Amino acid sequence: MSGEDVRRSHRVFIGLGSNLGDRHGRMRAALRLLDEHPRITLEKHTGFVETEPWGVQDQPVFLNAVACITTTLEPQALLSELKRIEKELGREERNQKWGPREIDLDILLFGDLVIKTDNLVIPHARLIERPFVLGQLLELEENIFHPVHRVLLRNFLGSD
Ligand code: PH2
Ligand code: MG
Ligand code: MG
Repeated sequence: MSGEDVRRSHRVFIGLGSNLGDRHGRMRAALRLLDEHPRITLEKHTGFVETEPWGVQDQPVFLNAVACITTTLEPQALLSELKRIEKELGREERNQKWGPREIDLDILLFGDLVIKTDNLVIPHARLIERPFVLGQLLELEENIFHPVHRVLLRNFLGSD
């Protein structure tokens, strides 16, 4: 292997959500497409749980899951790949904030990186406000540190 092929591997948590159409089918397909990507390895994932809509209540119930991957992609490249997979799985553009979607793949945590740009905020902006995401993250891993607040994620559970 030549020197330039040695890329750093990052540990990333991805949130998956779906509340339109074949929710289970799309969630399963999303996990498969992630794992099939040459620069992504699916390490583990939670089961799929039904969650009440957050933000906009008047929409169908969500199916949510959290996956842990390792990837040699950098954040912007990973974001592009997630958008491509969402499109491939039939996500339509609606532009309604917190509205319904066929499939949603969000970067929750990217190692201990902190990024704040117009199109990408890591850790995910509403991570600690959403009990369903927190619960699933902690199910995968008990001791996750929040790189901005610098405390264990489990400290945010049940605090509202
Ligand atoms: N995603 C949203 C808005 N509201 N509610 C639940 N329960 N699960 C989601 O994944 C979700 C949501 C926009 O990303
Ligand atoms: Mg989302
Ligand atoms: Mg999203």
